[in-house]
Amino acid sequence: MLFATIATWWAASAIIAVAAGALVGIVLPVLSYTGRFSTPAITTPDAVAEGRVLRTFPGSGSRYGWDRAWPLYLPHQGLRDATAVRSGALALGARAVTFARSLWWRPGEGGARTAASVATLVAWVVLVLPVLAGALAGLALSVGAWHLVIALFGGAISAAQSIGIGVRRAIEATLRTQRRTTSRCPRCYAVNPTPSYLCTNTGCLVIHRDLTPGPLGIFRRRCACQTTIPATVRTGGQTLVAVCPACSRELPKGSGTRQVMFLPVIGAVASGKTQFLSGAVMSLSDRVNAHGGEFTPISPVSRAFIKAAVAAITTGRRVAKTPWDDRPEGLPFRLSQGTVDKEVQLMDAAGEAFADEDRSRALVYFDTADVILLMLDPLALPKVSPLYDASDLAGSVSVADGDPTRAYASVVQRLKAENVDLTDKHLGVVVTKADIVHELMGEDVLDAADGGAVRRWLSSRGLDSFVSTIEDDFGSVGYFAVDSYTQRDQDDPLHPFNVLDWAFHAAGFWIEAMARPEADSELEGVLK
Ligand SMILES: Nc1nc2c(ncn2[C@@H]2O[C@H](COP(=O)(O)OP(=O)(O)OP(=O)(O)O)[C@@H](O)[C@H]2O)c(=O)[nH]1
Ligand SMILES: [Mg+2]
Ligand SMILES: [Zn+2]
Ligand SMILES: [Zn+2]
Repeated sequence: MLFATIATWWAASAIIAVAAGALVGIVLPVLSYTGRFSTPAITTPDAVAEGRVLRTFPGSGSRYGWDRAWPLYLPHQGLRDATAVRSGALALGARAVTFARSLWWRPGEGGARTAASVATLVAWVVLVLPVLAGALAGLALSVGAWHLVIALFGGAISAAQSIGIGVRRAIEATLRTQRRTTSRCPRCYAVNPTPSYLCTNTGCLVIHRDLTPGPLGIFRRRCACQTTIPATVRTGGQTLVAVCPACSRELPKGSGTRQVMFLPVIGAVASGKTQFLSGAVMSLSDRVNAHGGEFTPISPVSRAFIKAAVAAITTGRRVAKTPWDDRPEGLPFRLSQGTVDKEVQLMDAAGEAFADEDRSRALVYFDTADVILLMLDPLALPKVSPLYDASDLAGSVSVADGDPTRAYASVVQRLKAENVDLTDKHLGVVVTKADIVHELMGEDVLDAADGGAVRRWLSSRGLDSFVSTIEDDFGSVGYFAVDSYTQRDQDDPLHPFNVLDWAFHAAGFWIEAMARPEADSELEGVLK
């Protein structure tokens, strides 16, 4: 009878205790998650940035560590939450055991005291032990089950996210190689695969260095300030403010989402660099517009340049002398038509910068240029200048000061000293002011339509060894003669655009929107 009563009590109390333990096991994660008991460690943006949350993996951003943003919940925060629930359960279990043990009354050693201890132990085993065992078992069971469910779901979601990250990263990488996108800083000349980006919250100082899909977000990422921004350069590059990773200054909008054609120019003072670039840019703009595209300056300096170019070219005024600046700023233009979206960045330094190697040392942008143009004023050649000085045209135009070979050497000697490989670079030699040469010597003297003839002309005017030097130095050399002052026909061999045509082809940048528009023949077709 006694045993039956005890067994019934054991069974009943244990079942109730298991249920109670299980209930605690269910409430526990809620208490932990809401920070009321056994609060988990939080994967904060600061912890991420300090490298305490995510492993570093090779990528452009690893130079700077992780960006200050909230990581995906899984797996890192999920694991921390589970750990907190486990340690909460252990702490509760330990408390229950301590409390249960305190119920065993042990008055001390000897005689009646020992007898009392034994008696309460028996009572404890009969009354308390089933409740304790049941509660612990219930707690362990429900926490264990919770872990299992979370591990299965969390594991599945986490695996799906990894696949998502892999796919999104692959898309980004493919498009980047296909479109050959880079970001080129017009001010510090740094070239990077992608720019850094500012948060859209203007009060937030976080710079997102590596906007690639990953553990900080697959489609969108949450900045430390809680603002959500796109997680890829492809989706965010057109709207976010891009800054240079090297100097942190603002880059033209959309930097890093387009291929950049970079075209720097070498030439002595008054050799005709600015006049040439003005004419060339205007004709490029006209052609792109004629194809229904757009050619837009995308920085204050390039806007000022095109404004001056329009004013000079349309009125026939001469361009102003370029002020000398140690670190001239690049002139970025955006070229878009249909699905084409590219950037042309020109570099028009003042001639003073090419006086010697020391002065041109700051112009490190030549290191990363595929195509370089050398402007050569024929009127400055010793075999031409006496003719010009003695003619009626004398004084009509300013003549370059200094030897063209010196301007060339000021740049190329440094490149060679620094072991920059010139064999994969192209040099365009542009003889400017060809209109004046023609007036002085006759049209057939300098045949602009034939690069070989221009080369021969230079050779026979005292630049024979110079021509051999540049051909040894560079992978390929093109020769041109231009008149950038007079407004000429699109297909005139003296038109500055011929040089751009060659340069863009050499750099693999050519697009249909730059071809000569055949408006006349199309019109005829329509009328017939
Ligand atoms: N007739 C004629 N004049 C030209 C031509 N190219 C340049 N000039 C004139 O030559 C002068 C110097 O040209 P710029 O383009 O300012 O020379 P630059 O190389 O930019 O000189 P810096 O800015 O001092 O380095 C200007 O008065 C131009 O108008 C040309 O093809 N034909
Ligand atoms: Mg100039
Ligand atoms: Zn920069
Ligand atoms: Zn922010």
